[in-house]
Amino acid sequence: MSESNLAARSDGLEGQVSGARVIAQALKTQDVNYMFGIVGIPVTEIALAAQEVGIRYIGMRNEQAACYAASAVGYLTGRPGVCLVVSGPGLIHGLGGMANANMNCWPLIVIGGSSERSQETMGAFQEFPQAVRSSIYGRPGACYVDIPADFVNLQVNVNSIKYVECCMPPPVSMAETSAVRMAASVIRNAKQPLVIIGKGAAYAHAEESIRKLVEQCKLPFLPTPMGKGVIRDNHPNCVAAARSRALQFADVIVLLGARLNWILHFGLPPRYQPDVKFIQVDICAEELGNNVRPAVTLLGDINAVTKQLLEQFDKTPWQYPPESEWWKVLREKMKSNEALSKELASKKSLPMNYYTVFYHVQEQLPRDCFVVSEGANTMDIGRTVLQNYLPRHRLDAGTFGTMGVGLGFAIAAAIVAKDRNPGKRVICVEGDSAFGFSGMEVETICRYNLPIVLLVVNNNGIYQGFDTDSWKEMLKFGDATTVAPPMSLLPHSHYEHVMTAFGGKGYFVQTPEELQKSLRQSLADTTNPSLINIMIEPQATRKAQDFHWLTQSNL
Ligand SMILES: Cc1ncc(C[n+]2csc(CCOP(=O)(O)OP(=O)(O)O)c2C)c(N)n1
Ligand SMILES: [Mg+2]
Repeated sequence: MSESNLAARSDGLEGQVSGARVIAQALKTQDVNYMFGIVGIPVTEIALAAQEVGIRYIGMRNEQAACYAASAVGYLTGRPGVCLVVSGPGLIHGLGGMANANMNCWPLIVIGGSSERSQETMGAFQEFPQAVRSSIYGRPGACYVDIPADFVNLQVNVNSIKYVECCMPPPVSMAETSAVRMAASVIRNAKQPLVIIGKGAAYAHAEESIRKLVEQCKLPFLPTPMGKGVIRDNHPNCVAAARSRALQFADVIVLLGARLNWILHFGLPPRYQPDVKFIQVDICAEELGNNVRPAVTLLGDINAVTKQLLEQFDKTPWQYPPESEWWKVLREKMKSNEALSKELASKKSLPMNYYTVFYHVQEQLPRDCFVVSEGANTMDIGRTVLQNYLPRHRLDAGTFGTMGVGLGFAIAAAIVAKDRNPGKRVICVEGDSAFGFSGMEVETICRYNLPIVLLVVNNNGIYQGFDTDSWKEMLKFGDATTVAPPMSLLPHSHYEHVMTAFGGKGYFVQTPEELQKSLRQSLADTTNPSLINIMIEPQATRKAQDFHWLTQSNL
């Protein structure tokens, strides 16, 4: 540590406390425990003071990734993570993370240091409790607090500071009783019901009550990408393998913390029946009735409202008949889809395809691990094969479809796991393009010695790429800027060297055997991070879809 840093750590005159220290203490009082960022003038002192008061500080390589990480901490812990940035360019880099947090409805506080302030704006510390409250109450999201430079270095009398008490956990709201009764009656009369579980349900910790509802009423359910794991993926009532069929023919859909946005094809035909009855459960009133006119709206906390629904079914028990035609249709479709995936996974030809890769990854995936994923085909196909058994254990490109979130999310998950579940692993499954967005965060991973297993599923491009020979052939016809398709990336790139450059383990794999072996070694190593660069067929795609629109509007 340099002398100037040491000086910054001391608190100046006796009885005096620095603005930076007050900021840090105010955050700690609000039960904020993690800060990600990149320091500079005037925020370095805030980072130092944060460490002094017991907030973990994780220095990242780009504010964008820092912001992604801080928002993931908010999702995983329910208390906002802080992203610390310098004003101007630092804040601008952080905007991507703030937008992503807002779209995902994840709490986040961004703190930027700005230039000197005029005296009349003193007393701004009241903004902390406000920022914490508005980041976690109602629909969670991002908050920005701007700290004037002279405030950071100000010395004030310790006795003049009064920290506002930690704000209370968000109040729990419940739905109108008459609406709950109506919802129960719509469910009872359903011919082809479906429950859709979104990440709002995961964030609300509603897993226990939703599982009860699904099991007690014997309802089929479908998770959204980050709703995976609220009920384990291998639960007999999970119909994810027949997703399109389930959406298309359901007559009553209970939406638990999931929005009718592009991920759920807006709730509209042809992906749904035109007269499907939606029972929409959401914490945000503005969300109700978006795109469709729901049969019933239940405004409130997902967990509390699910319990309200359960009360109705406790009073007058009801089960959806397991031998119904609907269940038969869904089970048959699941069987045929699973058989198709298995067939693709068992293909012996090289280079490997996506299914083969994910089949082998799934075989070795620890059941309790975090799965972080981004990419197009990599993320979409990976999601169908890689299983989640626990809630809040999948982090991906999310509602905003943002590429570049993966490494920040993985770092956040690894840091949270370190404190709460030592030994729990983080597997980060990246497309080669997706990896490039925040690739330098590998240095962060190595600096903090986070035993993350990074998989780069490498097809030399965005969706698709070229093999080395075709690439060379193509360049005979002109410069890459004129002849290379915009989706292509440099073939045969050794992304594993990014990891070895910083002392982690790197693997370059081309066969299932090499993949199995490198996975075994990476997972057995509980101290070092590793990156497995998995070469796949550059033209490999998803399995043929029943409907052409299935592949539309997906990122
Ligand atoms: C910030 C951002 N920029 C660009 C995109 C557009 N985009 C969608 S997926 C993707 C990358 C897909 O390629 P890769 O990660 O290699 O996965 P693959 O489909 O090849 O498996 C890109 C650039 C995006 N979603 N987000
Ligand atoms: Mg790719």
